[in-house]
Amino acid sequence: PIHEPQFSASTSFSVDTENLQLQIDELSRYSDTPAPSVTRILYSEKDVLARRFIKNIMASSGLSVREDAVGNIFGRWDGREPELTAVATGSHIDAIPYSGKYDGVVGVLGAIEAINVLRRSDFKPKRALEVIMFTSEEPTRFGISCLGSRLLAGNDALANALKGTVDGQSISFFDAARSAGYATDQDDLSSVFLKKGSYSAFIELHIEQGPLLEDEGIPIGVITAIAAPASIKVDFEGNGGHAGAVLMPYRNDAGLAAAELALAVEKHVLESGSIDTVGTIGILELHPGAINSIPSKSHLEIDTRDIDEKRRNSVIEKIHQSAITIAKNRNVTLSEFKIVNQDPPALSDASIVKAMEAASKELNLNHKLMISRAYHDSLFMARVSPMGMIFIPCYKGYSHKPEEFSTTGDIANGVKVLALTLAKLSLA
Ligand code: HGY
Ligand code: MN
Ligand code: MN
Ligand code: MN
Repeated sequence: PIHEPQFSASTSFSVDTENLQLQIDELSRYSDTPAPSVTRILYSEKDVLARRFIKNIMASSGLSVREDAVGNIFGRWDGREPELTAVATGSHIDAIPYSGKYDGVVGVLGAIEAINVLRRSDFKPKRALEVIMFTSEEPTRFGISCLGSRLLAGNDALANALKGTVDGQSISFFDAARSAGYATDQDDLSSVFLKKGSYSAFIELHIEQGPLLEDEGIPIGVITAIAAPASIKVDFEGNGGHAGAVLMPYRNDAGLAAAELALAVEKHVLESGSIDTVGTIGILELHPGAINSIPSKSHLEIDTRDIDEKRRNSVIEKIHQSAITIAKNRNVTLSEFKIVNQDPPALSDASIVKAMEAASKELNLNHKLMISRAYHDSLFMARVSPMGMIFIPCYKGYSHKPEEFSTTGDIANGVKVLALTLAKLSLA
């Protein structure tokens, strides 16, 4: 074969940090809550405006842009050997209520800037490079995390379930998608499923959302695995009644059942035998929600994760047992116990990890091998392509809150490692 031009122009890499920061700041203003918080919900008016912003930036970077039926957005830089499968990178821009402006965004705007860096250093891709902005990585609107990447990975059950999915305001998934200009056909979303082997590699740049890199003064994290997430929806029902007139022995309080289950989640997680098991009750709603009315209904949502899938599943079993016992003891009905998702962990591809480590070394950047306790679209892309992730430090590990912050220097380091890794994978 002809001698492959080894790509060593990484020393000339120049990241336009000023412009990248301006883009991060502008994108953060497409929000339903006031700065410095960001709230950007799937298919909302702000989400649609933000999507247009991203498509414009992709186009101005010379990428050819396309979207699929649920709004996954693809920006492609064709390679000189079009018959070879492409290398993809990307992340998300949706933001949970009152969160920050870097989660996901660094892996979308940073990926487009990595393309610019490669163009500036005269790189010519052999395999095409494709930037993906995934639809709805966050579970906020429809309770389904990584909706876009789950479908890309091929998921008939999800494609069917979406036909009957509604949000908290009883708006159907398809009506919401259509209002944003997507999902014309109600029947099936299998058009979204990627063909097997669509990509030779998928890599994602993301803030750590934890404190290790900052604590240890290490600029780059190379991910070896992504923890196994699960989420559960629970409803209890009781008689309710007047807060003054119903004496304690005659009550079956759905609110206290929820409170007891929340503490049971904490107990089962702490007793799992490992610090790697986590559990959170991020949603707890009482009905009717009046100070002088005994809750007749309660709704709670449980997020529990672990890097060990079996250990996580046994915690879920114990939580289910506790819900049944609590309902019996309090004489309330457990009207729903629904495991929304119970996903396996994902392992990074060894050759991609090596490419990332080599890239960090070439760029004189220290790196640390680590697992991701947060989930990402990479968790599902790993099902259809070799996967890898690059982390950069974030302030005190803060994320999913307005104080989330990464410096332009750290972001530039991540963009350079991403750019050099993309170059290596494109020439592979
Ligand atoms: O919750 C997560 O792990 C991701 O940040 N959405
Ligand atoms: Mn997030
Ligand atoms: Mn994220
Ligand atoms: Mn009254």
